Amino acid sequence: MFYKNILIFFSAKNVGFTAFDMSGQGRYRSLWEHYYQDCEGIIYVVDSSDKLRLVVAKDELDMMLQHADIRHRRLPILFFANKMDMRDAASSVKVSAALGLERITDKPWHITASNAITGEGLHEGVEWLTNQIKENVGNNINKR
Ligand SMILES: Nc1nc2c(ncn2[C@@H]2O[C@H](COP(=O)(O)OP(=O)(O)OP(=O)(O)O)[C@@H](O)[C@H]2O)c(=O)[nH]1
Ligand SMILES: [Mg+2]
Repeated sequence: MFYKNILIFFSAKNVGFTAFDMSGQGRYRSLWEHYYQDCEGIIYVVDSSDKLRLVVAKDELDMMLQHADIRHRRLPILFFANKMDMRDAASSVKVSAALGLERITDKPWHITASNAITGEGLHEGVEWLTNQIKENVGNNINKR
């Protein structure tokens, strides 16, 4: 099996990130769980222009939230309602409703409309995540 697991380093507000770009393709989703234990935050990118796959994205999110390595942790989750530039893209409010985000009451989460091509929305989202992780590290939340 071929899998391109890209390691990305980025730094915001003196917080260094090591990020793994997991594929959303069906055949690779079983790999996600191997990263849950060691992660401090999740960035969940959905295609706002693909209404059918939003249903799948919700199912996958539900499974992730119920996973033993996620369920009891106060992991911050950043959602990108991506492809906001597409004519038929759903708004971040609609994406939030489709994913049922209001049900997530035990973890901090945030949704931002984004355009991965121009970078719109990325800064706002990453800034939110950075603050959350900083807080958690400061309070020793999610310490292993
Ligand atoms: N119009 C538009 N196209 C986008 C945007 N973000 C990504 N794309 C395009 O969508 C296609 C898929 O992008 P990828 O980055 O490969 O998507 P991915 O989520 O990594 O896909 P997998 O790794 O296969 O799960 C590419 O052609 C991108 O150029 C966006 O915000 N707007
Ligand atoms: Mg990819």
